[in-house]
Amino acid sequence: MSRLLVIFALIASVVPSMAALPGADALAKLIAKEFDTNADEKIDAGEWQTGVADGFTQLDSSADGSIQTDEVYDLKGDIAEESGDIAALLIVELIKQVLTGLDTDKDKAVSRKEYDELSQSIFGRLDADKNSHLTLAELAELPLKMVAK
Ligand SMILES: [Ca+2]
Ligand SMILES: [Ca+2]
Ligand SMILES: [Ca+2]
Repeated sequence: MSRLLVIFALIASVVPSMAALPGADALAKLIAKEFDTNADEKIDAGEWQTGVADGFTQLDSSADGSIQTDEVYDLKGDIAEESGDIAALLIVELIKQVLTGLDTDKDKAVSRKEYDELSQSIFGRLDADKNSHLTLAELAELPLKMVAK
């Protein structure tokens, strides 16, 4: 069993009410905290746009204009401060999974173009009830929706 699977199994056993993907709720909370500038606990299209644009800069720690999927590990310390060490491990893997989903040409890097094209369509996909706002529950679907395209 990989180290990650062990962690997943551990979390699942500690928190039985966890959603389908461990860490998805924690990731949703983190995104909401970063994106929800008017603090109404929902993300509208404008907040999403600003948030994902800032996210690109944050994730591209080498500042070479594309996100190498491993660059997500550079954020782990910051995420751990927000969400705790165990949640950070899960969140980092989920973000990596999302990035892999964004990497259309599979060169293990997400270019600005790949990022922008898909981050716009993802908002629509996440907004299950089509009210132009993303709730925490809808945000928690992000990793799943990135896998099931
Ligand atoms: Ca908001
Ligand atoms: Ca980079
Ligand atoms: Ca790519």
